[in-house]
Amino acid sequence: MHGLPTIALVVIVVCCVMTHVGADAVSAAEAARTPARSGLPPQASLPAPGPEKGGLASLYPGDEGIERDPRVLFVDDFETGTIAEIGARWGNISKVENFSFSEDIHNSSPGNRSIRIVDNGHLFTHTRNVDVMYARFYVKFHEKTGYIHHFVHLVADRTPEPWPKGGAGERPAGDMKFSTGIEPTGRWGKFPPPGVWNFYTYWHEMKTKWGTTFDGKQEPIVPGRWYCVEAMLKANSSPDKADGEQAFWVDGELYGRFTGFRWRTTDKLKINSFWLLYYNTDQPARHNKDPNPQSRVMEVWFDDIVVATEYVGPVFGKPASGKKKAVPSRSALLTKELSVARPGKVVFSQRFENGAGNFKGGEVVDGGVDGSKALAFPPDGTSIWNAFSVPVEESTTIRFQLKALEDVDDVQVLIWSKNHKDNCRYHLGSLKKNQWREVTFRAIEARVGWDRTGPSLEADVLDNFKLTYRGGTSARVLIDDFEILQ
Ligand SMILES: [Ca+2]
Repeated sequence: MHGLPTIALVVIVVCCVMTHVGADAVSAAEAARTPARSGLPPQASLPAPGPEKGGLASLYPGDEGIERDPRVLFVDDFETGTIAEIGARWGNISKVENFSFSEDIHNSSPGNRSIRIVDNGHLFTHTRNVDVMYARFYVKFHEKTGYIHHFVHLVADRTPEPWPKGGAGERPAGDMKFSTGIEPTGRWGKFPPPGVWNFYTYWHEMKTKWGTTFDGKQEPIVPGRWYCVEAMLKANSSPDKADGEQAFWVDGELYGRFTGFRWRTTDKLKINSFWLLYYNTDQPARHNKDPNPQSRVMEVWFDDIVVATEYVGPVFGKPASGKKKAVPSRSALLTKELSVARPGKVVFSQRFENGAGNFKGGEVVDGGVDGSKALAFPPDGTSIWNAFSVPVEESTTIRFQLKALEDVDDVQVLIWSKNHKDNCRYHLGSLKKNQWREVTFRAIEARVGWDRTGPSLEADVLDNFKLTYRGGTSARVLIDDFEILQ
């Protein structure tokens, strides 16, 4: 992944007196609001955020009731439920054992507790599809924090799944994905841990396959101090226009605004995922030449998350009812607000119980799934031609089980594209000896070209399939339970 964060000594800014936060947020809110107006629900009946006070948060003192504003996509103040229940409503949690509740809260907090993550962990959730997303969160790093590898992300994913997908070191296709991370970076040791805020961004026109960074105000983050951070990602208005943007604010002050992006090549790709990520490895300590990584304490606190289609701003004022609990949101994948085309039926299947059928290459052997039979095939592959003809839709899915009898790598699917007169490829990477792996992917994820940067199988027809890998001439991989779903 990339280089990382650092830190800083900073003048201690006196913690946000409300009037101050409001004043600071004005310019930020105005800067943000101009590009943010399009694509929102009708505004006539909605109260407008008071420009003298800040963003949406200014309409809901102490965030009370903010979750009911139709411009708000997702809220969690961590006041309700157990860690497991929080993970369930977000839809995905990793390293649940590293999460705990904390009585450490920021000065403007309307609640009683925050959530703490030690070492590594994430919460990942989905909102309905939008063209602009603002994500406000409160965050504090441990006083002895080290540099951080990766942090909070906003993601546009054409085919969202409940879990975050990989993609480090891969240029995403312009019709499939773009993402931006609001992350601390040490900028190769220039700042003490955790560093300064920057964007770490992946899209189809990024300069290197490892993403592109965007510097904002170079104000070192003070460990042990709460911050209100807000990141905005706005899609380009049409595929041929480079008018996408991203921006971020710290304690209501605009720290960086970046314009002129052609994030996507189709309007079908929408922003829909929020990843509260705390990812640590020993890499950033090396990249930043941390002289004393053993002394670091990797702990982070989060609170008062509001994701919306307009600028939110810091918590404003106090709730009328005193301490409060929000009604926390649930993932849009769980509530069906995010409609993702799902395959409904199996249109072709081959389980190899009665021979290889139309598959060419390899031979049927024992040792398949659950004691069944499977097809064992060599590195130059197995293929099936003209045994099915399935119009490719968003839901069209290919699924099968693989088990290598020795370690192999560079496992690849090739599907011939009639439209492009070329093979579309889907990479599966390596397989560990004797471990079954279920492979599931959508046909539109296969793309023309060795590096898969060409067009996809969108609006094509699926009528053949080939699977190859790299291994010795005696190597064999088993395939079983091959299915095409529509
Ligand atoms: Ca809280």
